[in-house]
Amino acid sequence: MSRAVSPVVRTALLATLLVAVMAGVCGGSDAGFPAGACPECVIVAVDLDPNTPGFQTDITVEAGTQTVSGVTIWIYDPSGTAHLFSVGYVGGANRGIAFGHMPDEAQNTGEVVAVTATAVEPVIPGHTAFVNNGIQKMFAGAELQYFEYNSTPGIIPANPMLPVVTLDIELSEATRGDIYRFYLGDMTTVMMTGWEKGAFSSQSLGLLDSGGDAIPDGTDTLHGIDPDPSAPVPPASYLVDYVDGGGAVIRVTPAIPAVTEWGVVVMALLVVLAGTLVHGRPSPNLREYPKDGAPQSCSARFLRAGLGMDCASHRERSRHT
Ligand SMILES: [Ca+2]
Ligand SMILES: [Ca+2]
Repeated sequence: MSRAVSPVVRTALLATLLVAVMAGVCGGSDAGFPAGACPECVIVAVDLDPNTPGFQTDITVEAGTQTVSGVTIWIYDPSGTAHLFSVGYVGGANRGIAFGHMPDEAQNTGEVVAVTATAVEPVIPGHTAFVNNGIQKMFAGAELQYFEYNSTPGIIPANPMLPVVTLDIELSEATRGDIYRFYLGDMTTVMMTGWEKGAFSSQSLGLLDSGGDAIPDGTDTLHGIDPDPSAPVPPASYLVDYVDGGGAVIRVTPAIPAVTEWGVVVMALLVVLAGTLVHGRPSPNLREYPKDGAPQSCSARFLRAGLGMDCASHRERSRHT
């Protein structure tokens, strides 16, 4: 699962960082990265588009797209004060921060077949970080979970230089009109339901004292909607907001409604029909009348009726009467 981050992706990530920092300099968030709906929360956020500055949770791809590359997951604290020893339940029963897909076969023709992820940069420099596909899954489709740990804590940065994870989403038969939904959640909280725990250990290694989603936003999971309630502060050290916009969405070039397609066909038929009614049947003798001197009044009258040959006959009959 581990692989190097490409120069293109790294450049895009740095561009995103630069724009975020400039937003702070120019009067946006003092911390640079957006605080979202919870200014006092540590933020876990996903960006589906590495080529557009800022965070995007709703993108469109062309039909037939096989890979959506460079999706990133970021962890930051706008206040720059939150302590962190470790992320996730690290051990034989690893459960961490989850990012994954909820399939919708009724809606979609194609499908998400895999998420290939790389741990890029731990929240705290020097920590050990890794990803897996989830020993216990939070989502029905492709999924990753993120972990990091070390006995030495650090401060979660307000403006991280790099994401914690970059990933590619592999699609099969992406078809016009498909919509693939992804969500972020705290699988540590789900594993420890009833214990008011979360993926963030702020007071000692592996304590799992903080986390869960402080701002429920309709996260659809295998375990129901928003199954990861926030650990209360105190005893938690801080709140965490998992931000995916109520579901990060990849849309395959929007479908033209069937009624519109039929509308085009009907309009074309009406145009042809209207043209026939106005102009009538074209006359094969249209260019012959000026040559043989047919009376203009005859030509015009019969041509309008589409009866060029009969006009000539009419002229012949007129000569012999
Ligand atoms: Ca972006
Ligand atoms: Ca949330």
